[in-house]
Amino acid sequence: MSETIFSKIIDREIPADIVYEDDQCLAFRDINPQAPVHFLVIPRKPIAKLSDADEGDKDLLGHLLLVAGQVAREQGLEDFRLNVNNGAGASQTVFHLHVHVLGGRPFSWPPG
Ligand code: U5P
Repeated sequence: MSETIFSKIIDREIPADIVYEDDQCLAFRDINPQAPVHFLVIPRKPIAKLSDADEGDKDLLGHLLLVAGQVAREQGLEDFRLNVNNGAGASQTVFHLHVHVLGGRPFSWPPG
């Protein structure tokens, strides 16, 4: 996989407002927030998109969701939305898997 801007955040080559990190993942605030709270959870492993993950990534994917929920609570959120854009047609722009976590405002359904 070619290097993305998220690899540079992981390697501390560019700054980010990191709210959580461990040996498997990082969470940082989105630079273009779409809600009062908007952060991204990304694996350190450079998986381009969710559909590139395989059986061996099962624990990692579960971990990303658990971290998303834990950090959302730490950020004071009770209700929040998770979003994963998979592929350009689904509005993915950075090809390093990431879970958007948004909260602090109401959300409608279906999404746009
Ligand atoms: N983004 C950051 N920091 C960066 C570059 C991008 O937070 O240095 C965010 C964008 O604002 C966007 C997200 O919300 O990454 C990529 O989302 P997606 O469209 O690929 O799902």
